[in-house]
Order: sequence, then structure tokens, then C-alpha cells
Amino acid sequence: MSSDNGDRVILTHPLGATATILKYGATCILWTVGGAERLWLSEGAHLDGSKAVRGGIPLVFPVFGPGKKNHPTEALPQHGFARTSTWEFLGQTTSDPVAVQFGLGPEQVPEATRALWATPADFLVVVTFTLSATLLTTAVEVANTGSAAFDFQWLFHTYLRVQAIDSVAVQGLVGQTRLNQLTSADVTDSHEVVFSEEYDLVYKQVPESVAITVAEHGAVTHTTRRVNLPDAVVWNPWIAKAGGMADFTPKDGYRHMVCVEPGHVSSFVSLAPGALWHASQELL
Ligand code: TA6
Repeated sequence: MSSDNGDRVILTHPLGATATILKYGATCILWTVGGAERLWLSEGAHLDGSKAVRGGIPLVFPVFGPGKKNHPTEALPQHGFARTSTWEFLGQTTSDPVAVQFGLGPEQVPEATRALWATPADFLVVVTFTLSATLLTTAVEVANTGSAAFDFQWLFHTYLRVQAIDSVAVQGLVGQTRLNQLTSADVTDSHEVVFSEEYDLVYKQVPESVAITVAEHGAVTHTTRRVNLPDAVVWNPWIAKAGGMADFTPKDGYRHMVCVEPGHVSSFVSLAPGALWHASQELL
């Protein structure tokens, strides 16, 4: 079942799983299975619409990272405007699994921010959250409802909760090419990702057949599957970066999270007038 609680919608599965989605950013801030929290949410996260939520599953659109030079996204804020706009709750579509939808159009984006996208884009983005007993699926559909093509990027900025980062390994990416955003170097991983400093890695063109897993002491605790999202970012801010973010608390919170972020971010999706684009991530 789902309940609209004003600024948020709460999903409850008959077997006990829950999810809470803020209408601000259509940000999933809570997902529990068997009473255990599966996502990481900063204690300092702004949940009042004053700032993008630090944690959960922020939605990144129409650009990942800073606006791109000499591109219509150049003037946009980091990670675009989807996570800082209030989405319309469109209602529940199924009861088991329980699914709800949220929609974003230009009219819901703060005008000052919308004007920064140098694209005469008329668009409609619909995100569907589907909660089953053990899975949370987040699916997105982007529609070009205007008469001009536009380019965009999409990413689910998923903060996964872990027990202790020093016992974590992110698996499935060996042999994949990645851009180290900290050094701008392209490298190919020869081993699973383990953490001892800030990691900010964009894995490019990772086959959809690859399930990206998070293991703790060798036991898989999270599995991320992707549809039509060729790239995946792996991020942990570590000590200094966590210390520098006012809304990242407690400061040792970096020990209890790792971001595995499915997206289309190493290039832009070009969407013709009238065209639709679909993608999804499935979390177990
Ligand atoms: O997804 C990784 C990343 O792009 C990092 O570079 C870091 O900036 C992180 O996103 C958080 O960005 P935010 O704008 O939410 O502080």
C-alpha cells in the first residue's frame, strides 16, 4: 500500500518492506527490508526542500556533475535540477509489488534554474518506484514533448548502507574501463574496488549483464542491476571530503556508505521530438 503524507509518500509491502519518497527531488530517503535500513541517509540531510538530500537515492538530470563547457547544460548546477525540484505525486499503479509514480515537467522546476538549461526543452520525466518483499526498483521515462531535440544525462545517485567501509569490496567491475574523476585518468581495473581513501570512479560501458555487488567480509550485501544504464559511478568521500560537506553527518558516516550509481553519464542521450527514453536500476 502507499500513503501520501504531504511532503512524502510511504510505501509498505504486505511482507513488511517499506520505502519513503520525498516529493522534493522524488528522493527515496528510506528503504527497509526486514526492519533493516538498506540506504544511507546523512543525519544532516535537508528534508525541507532547502537543499538536495544528502543520501538515499537523489535523481541526477539533465546533467551529471558540473554543467559541460560549450554545452546547453553549462550553466546548470551540479547534477542538474531533478533533485532540487518538487515532483508531482502521480499515484499508485500496482499493489503487490507496490508501485508509485512521480512526474517532473518544466513547470515544476524553479524558473531561475530552468532558464539555465540553454535548451528549449519541453520534457516530462516520470519515475516509478516499485517495492517488493526484497527488491526496490527505480525506473525512469524521459519524454521529449516539444518540437526540438535535446541532450541529457541520467543517474541514480544511490547511497548504499554498509556496516564498515574497510570490510567492503565492490565487485563485478574487474576489467572495466573507468575514469578516475579525481585524477582524470582512464584506467582498467584489475581487482575489485576496496576502500582506503576517497574514490570517485566513473565506470563506462559496463555490460548490463554485469550485476554490481557490494560485499562485506566476502558476503554480498547489495546487488545492483541496470537496464539501459551503461555507466556506473562508485564514490566514497572518505574523511576529508566528508568533513567538508556541512550536510554530511556524522562525520564518520563515510564508513557506513558507498555510492553505486547507475547512469548514462559518459555521453549524452539525444532525444528527438516525441521520443521516449527508459532506464531502471534494481536493488536487492
Ligand atoms: O557521484 C559522485 C559525485 O559526482 C562526486 O564527484 C561528488 O561530487 C558527489 O557526486 C556528490 O555530489 P553533490 O553535488 O551531491 O555534493
